[in-house]
Amino acid sequence: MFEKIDHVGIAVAGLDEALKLFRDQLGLECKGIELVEEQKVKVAFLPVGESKIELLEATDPEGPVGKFVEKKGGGVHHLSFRVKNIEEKLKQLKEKGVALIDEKPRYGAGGAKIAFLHPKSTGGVLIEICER
Ligand code: CMX
Repeated sequence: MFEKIDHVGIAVAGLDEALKLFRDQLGLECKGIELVEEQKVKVAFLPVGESKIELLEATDPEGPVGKFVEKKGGGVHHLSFRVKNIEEKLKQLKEKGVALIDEKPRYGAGGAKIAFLHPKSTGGVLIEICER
């Protein structure tokens, strides 16, 4: 069971420029910026109700966000669903035939345990599941 949409990840060419839109024009509050070296990104969190927008700037053009921005110029990158027990959820999804990018959780921004499902088996939408 998914508890809620934890966040929507949006890939951007640069955080400074993106914050001019999301913070200064749209009026969201930026609650922090964090470097997530393992994922080759720098992220900014902007809460919206019980969920968040996660702006993602690549720190390496060969990383997942770097490649995405190079190809598409940015945009909605992934949806993240919050779960209570990520290991159990990964096991269930695998049994149901969903292709996993991560068989085991990794650590993402804010110390969350995260794992990605492959967009080829989720209708072209990159889905992350996360446990906090
Ligand atoms: N959403 C949907 N499709 C995507 C995608 C995304 N975010 N990123 C890549 N793809 C698609 C590409 O469009 C491409 O499709 P086609 O084959 O139809 O052209 C295909 O995936 C392969 O793209 P690629 O550029 O060659 O990239 P890779 O195969 O090397 O990697 C993926 C794709 C999804 C496996 C990789 O990006 C990945 O492992 N992602 C999970 C990790 C991640 O995204 N981390 C960043 C966020 C971290 C965080 O939130 O903390």
